[in-house]
Amino acid sequence: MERTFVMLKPGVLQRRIAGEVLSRFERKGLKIIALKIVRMDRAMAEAHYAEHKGKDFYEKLVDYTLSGPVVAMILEGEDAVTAVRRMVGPTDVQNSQPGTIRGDFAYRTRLNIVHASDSTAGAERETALFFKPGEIVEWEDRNGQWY
Ligand code: FUP
Repeated sequence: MERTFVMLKPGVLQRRIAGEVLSRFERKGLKIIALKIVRMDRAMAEAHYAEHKGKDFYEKLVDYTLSGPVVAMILEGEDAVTAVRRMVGPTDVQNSQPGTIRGDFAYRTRLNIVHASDSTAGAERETALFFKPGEIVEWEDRNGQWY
């Protein structure tokens, strides 16, 4: 089964909508196999967003990422990377339709509230940055047939 990494950005805990966002992934049938609150440090934020270093929005992006704790998780499901990206919506909130997480909760691209891996390789890299192997819990899916 495919896994993806999701991070709820600092605005989510600040706005008390972590449950609402998490609930969407659960309702869809994705399986939470790791979950924690993390206060990232600068090195971690810079590693996470290394591909954007030098871009005009980079400094603000890192500052926002460090502005409060984030909620990090690993979700498992069929085609989880694509399924979660579809639920999250496009990066630019102007293009995020209502019904997507960004479309429903985010007004500004810089504060687009959620990060989700864009590939399985990305998911592995980001998972390694946030989680130790022992923090991932593989549980038996007794309800799988309902999703
Ligand atoms: P995504 O994979 O959808 O999170 O998008 P990117 O990796 O391209 O961008 C990472 C973050 O940079 C976005 F979530 C928000 C921020 N960003 C901006 O602030 N302005 C931009 O023009 C593009 C991205």
